[in-house]
Amino acid sequence: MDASDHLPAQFNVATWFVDRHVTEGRGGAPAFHYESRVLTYGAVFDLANRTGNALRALGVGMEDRVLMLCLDAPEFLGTFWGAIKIGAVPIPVNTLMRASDYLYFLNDSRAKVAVISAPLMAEAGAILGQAPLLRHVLIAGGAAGGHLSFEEQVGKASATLDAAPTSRDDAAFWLYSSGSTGFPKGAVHLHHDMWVCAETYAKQVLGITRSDKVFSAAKLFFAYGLGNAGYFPMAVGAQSVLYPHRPTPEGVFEVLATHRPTIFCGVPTLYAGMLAVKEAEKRFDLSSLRVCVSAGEALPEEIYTRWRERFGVEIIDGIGTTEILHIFLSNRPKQARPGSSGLPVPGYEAVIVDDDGRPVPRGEIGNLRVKGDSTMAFYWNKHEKTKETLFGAWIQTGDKYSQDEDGYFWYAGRADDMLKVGGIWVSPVEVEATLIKHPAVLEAAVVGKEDSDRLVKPQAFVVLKEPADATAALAEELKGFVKDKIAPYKYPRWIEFVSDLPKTATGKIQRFKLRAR
Ligand code: 3UK
Repeated sequence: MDASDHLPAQFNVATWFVDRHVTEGRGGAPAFHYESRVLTYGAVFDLANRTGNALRALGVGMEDRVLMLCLDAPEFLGTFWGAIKIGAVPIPVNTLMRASDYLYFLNDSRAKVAVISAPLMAEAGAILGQAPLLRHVLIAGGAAGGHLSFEEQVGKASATLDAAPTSRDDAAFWLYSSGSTGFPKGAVHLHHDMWVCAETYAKQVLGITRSDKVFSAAKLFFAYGLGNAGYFPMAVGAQSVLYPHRPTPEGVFEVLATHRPTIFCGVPTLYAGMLAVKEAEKRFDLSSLRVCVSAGEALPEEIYTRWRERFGVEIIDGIGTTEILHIFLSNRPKQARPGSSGLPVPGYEAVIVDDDGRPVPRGEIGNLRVKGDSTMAFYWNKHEKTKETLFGAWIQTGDKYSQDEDGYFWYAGRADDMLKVGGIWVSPVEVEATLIKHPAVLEAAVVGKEDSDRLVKPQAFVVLKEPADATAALAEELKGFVKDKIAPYKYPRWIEFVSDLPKTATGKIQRFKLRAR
């Protein structure tokens, strides 16, 4: 599926996902449910136009970046679509990270304007003065402090806005992706990419239609949530429930019972947490659901089976990446092969290759390569990483896979040391570097270890300066220390004190030996 066969050369994707509903007479139809409010498609159109005009008034022009540190709330929709409509490039970032991460995003992207949901200022506020190219900050949903109020600027802007004459191949938005070493990489996505994901996975695998209502526990700042809760429903005029809070099992059950969506999207860790809620099937009515989706990390067969037994609905596992934007290998509703990642999504091709790029015999494990027209153009200012990742129309995901005789793809781990924890990247190197900052720690190595649900969580092996300090209290202190210094979801769930770490002759930690322990 090539977008160039379907879309005109001049194409602004905001007109497709936002304006089209108004020009086709669906402006009064409900689009987003947010707290107790309903935003119609007309309201989203109005908000995007006003936000686009407000950004322009602050000097944001075509190709300028706008950093978005936004909760799943109206300011996300207004900024994302408004920026795209004026030809600017919004960059939604993970709201669970630390101030130093935000400073890196601002400086790497050279964003001129940042839009920040007020509650997130507690973390981000301190570093805003350290980004030399940042000119304005808009604060949404609370006191603006010394900055500008999003609502005030947007409220006084015009609701009329013509889309900038972008190409279908212009940069539309970026998403940052973490790697095992070095800083996160900005994956540059083009105007046609979201259209491709909507036409392929959303329409042909999920079968989404106007009568669907989606709830995604994965937030809009993830590529996964951006599709699920954002542009998938907007592709067809469906409804979406926005939830700006932390998605706890109880909270998610409440949303499902109250809003009665037809499609629910989560990650394996959340499904496991929901299965641990006693009598949930008696307390909450989930009968509105026609399909549940899982991605972010492999869904263990056990979770698939228990969920279907208790709630009478299937979980469809599929793998996506930030670089490919959404899911490209997936099970199909009612034809799931539990434990596998399913088959290629229509419009995508997948092959498994050896380290020289040659296809491996069926059944053998190799590197996954994927071809599809939603793949990023490149990593911003990371030419070497781009070359390691893109091979013409193909992209190497960094995952090991095998294919069975029926063509189903089976996940076999990562090619690097990266961990997926609750569907979010954790770099062992970053956690190790943080542990070493503690005065009692000499050395540390972090690997993934399966918990009782067979889901991977970080485990740390720590060498202390004074072996006699090895106590349970110190282990707890180290966990708290990591939670304090870097994004809290990265902390090691288990700490084991050891006298030394297995290393190569050149001094590199042999994580595979620790994994085998
Ligand atoms: C891993 C999976 C096994 C795999 C994502 C849906 O997760 C998403 O994007 P990220 O960039 O991470 C990509 C990596 O995560 N992974 C994701 N899903 C699965 N491994 N089974 C799965 N079902 O290592 C992959 O390379 O955070 C998920 C839609 C869009 C996405 N960007």
